[in-house]
Amino acid sequence: MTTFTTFTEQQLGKKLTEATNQEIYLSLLSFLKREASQKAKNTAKCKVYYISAEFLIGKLLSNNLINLGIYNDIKQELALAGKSIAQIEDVELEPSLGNGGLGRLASCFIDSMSTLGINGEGVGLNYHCGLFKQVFKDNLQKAEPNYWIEDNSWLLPTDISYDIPFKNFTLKSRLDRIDVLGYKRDSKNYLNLFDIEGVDYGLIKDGISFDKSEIKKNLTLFLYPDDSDKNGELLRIYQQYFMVSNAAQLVIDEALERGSNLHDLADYAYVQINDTHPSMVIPELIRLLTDKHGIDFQEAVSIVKHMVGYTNHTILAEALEKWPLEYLNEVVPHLVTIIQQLNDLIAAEVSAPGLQIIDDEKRVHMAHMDIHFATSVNGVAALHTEILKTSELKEFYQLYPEKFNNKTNGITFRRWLEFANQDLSAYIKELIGDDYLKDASKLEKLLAFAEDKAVHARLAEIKKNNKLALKRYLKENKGIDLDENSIIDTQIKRFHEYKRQQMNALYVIHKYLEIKQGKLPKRKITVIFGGKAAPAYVIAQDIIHLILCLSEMINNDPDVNPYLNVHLVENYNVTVAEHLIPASDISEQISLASKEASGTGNMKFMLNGALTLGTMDGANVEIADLAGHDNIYTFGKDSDTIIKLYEDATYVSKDYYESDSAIKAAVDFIISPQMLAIGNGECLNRLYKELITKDWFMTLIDLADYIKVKEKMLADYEDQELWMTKVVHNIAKAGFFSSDRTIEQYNQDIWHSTEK
Ligand code: 26Q
Repeated sequence: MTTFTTFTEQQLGKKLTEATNQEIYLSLLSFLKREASQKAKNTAKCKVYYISAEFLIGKLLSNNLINLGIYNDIKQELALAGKSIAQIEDVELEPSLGNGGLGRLASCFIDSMSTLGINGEGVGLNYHCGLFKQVFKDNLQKAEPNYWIEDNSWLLPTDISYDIPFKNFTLKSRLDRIDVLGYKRDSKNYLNLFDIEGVDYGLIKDGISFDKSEIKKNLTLFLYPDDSDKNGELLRIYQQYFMVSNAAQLVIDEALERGSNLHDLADYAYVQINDTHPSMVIPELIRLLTDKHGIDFQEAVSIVKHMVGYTNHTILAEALEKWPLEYLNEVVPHLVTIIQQLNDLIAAEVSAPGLQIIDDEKRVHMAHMDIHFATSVNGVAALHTEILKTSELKEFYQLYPEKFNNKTNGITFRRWLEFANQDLSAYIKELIGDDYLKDASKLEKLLAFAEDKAVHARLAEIKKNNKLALKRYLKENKGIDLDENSIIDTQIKRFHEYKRQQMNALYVIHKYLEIKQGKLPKRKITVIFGGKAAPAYVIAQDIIHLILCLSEMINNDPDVNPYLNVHLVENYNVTVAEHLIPASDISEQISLASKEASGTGNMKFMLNGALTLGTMDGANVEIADLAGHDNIYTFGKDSDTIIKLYEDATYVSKDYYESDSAIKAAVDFIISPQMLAIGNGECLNRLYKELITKDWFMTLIDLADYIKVKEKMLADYEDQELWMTKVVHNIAKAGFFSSDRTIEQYNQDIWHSTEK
């Protein structure tokens, strides 16, 4: 391998020392693309297609350097030229091809598939503006387009193109790919991102609004446009069909190339459907096998039934897609014919209304179609899968018990430890070697050091250095002054009522009121939030407003700011997470029990030596089981209790508000004169009213316990021996949450790709 320095100096015609960060970034990009192009594509017979509307890949420069095994070499070469690799990393723009957990999971999965040598690829869409960029103005969230595609990027154009038929026109697609390099592997896979030729940025008006009816020019303009009106919903259907028709054509073409006669397609391909967004791939594969390839309908159904799996990521009713047949008819009438045939097949076998694909109101239940025609249905954490089986999808579980299985989510340790927390990973290597990078369960060797004071001291030092690094990052990029000597208490995730950022905000108010009354904390606490709210989700916007107002008030109050700070980091994304997680002490995972399918941020914090403050929800349950219930801080009602409360409809938030003076004081403060002087009365009043008259996600039911357990946690922090022992237990037991383990299970139980 030519050294990078020689490569760059040849390319630029000048010394590395004289090159700008931008020039060095571009040179590294082409250097790495060349390295990647020399890797052979994995060509195993059976190929897995992970179809997903989202891939939240994050920046790729460092990830690729790590996976190629040359991160440290390049870092040193740059250092010799007086350049810092962190500054080069800054130049790269972060793609925004996802909303949150589901998209980030898909990205960890493609990394793990390559790392494990599975022939497995991602298929999705290349949204030009992706998810919106969040900016704060007057303590409110504003959405702006995020132009992330540059002339030089990781995208590799191909000449692959398909005709995608819609009712009134046919669109030609184009395919761009991104190389997915496994960790120190010879072979690679691709992330396939389909696009249209005619994207027109000129359609974008004020903020992120645009003409939603101009499909030929807007299909890949934005990720999940606002679907609060009919045109938004139709555009979503256009996007989904465009994605899956391309995917299905790719699946069939590539299987033919590898020698399939299509009757045996299931030996050549497996399609994993990431939530219901790609569900139309089922009828589309059937349509192509019959109409284009002359296979009869019954056989086509049987082929497809052997080659798809469905993953459920949510139990929130509003996220379960049900498309009106009429909308589908407006966009893809040729697919409706197939969906109706599938519906008839099912109706002939089962009569229960809850099991039908098309309901009485002529809506197509995408998840129902998936479950009937998939070999496997999985949830994403043990508790979530149990809830699917016993409650949400109970009727389906009774019909097909053998299809249901759990695959607890995971994260790639290469990005979330090796890259994001370089000091910690170096120290772990010093203690136990580096085999944990290929086999994460090896982290358990750290248990031998659980009570070792020297280890505790070094871990504390690493945490402090990460806080200092975060301080610099927040100062330079977000205009935030972080106090590195405070306890860092972090809640980063999409804003949603079920995730209960509002409960954390009420804690902040409670603490503020205590400080004002002279009850001072032993040590300063910095509460950090990060996350975006869907532009159409009014209450989530109000919660953001509340937090921004609190932040302004508290951080500027000299009575309070020596003890408490609050920050909401603007435009939270993967890069921000990479800085925040290694510096955090407390990981807020406080969803209403039964509502968070899994969570994956919880795993990242655990791995990086933060302790969880959480409800017994999603993967928190498994974190508690593995790390030990003494090593995490749990509170709140359990999922059985909550599910029962919903069934009986007996939760009354006002009862909690009225019966606890601390809760009442915190809630009332939202519309106090101080807050109204800073904030928007309409937003604050709406939120206040929501909390005491509705509170659908039961903030107040757990607030008292949350405050109590958080206080206990802060007190425990003062006993650093105790705290650090817990930290070591958490890191040592985090191995289970490697996405390599998750993917191995998908492959063994669902895909069987390496056996065919
Ligand atoms: C549905 C219909 C209409 C418009 C949008 C949607 C929609 C969009 C995105 C529905 C769901 C999503 C994303 C869901 C998601 O990210 N779920 C998260 O998945 C993670 C990975 O499994 C879990 O860890 C999280 O618990 C879960 O919330």
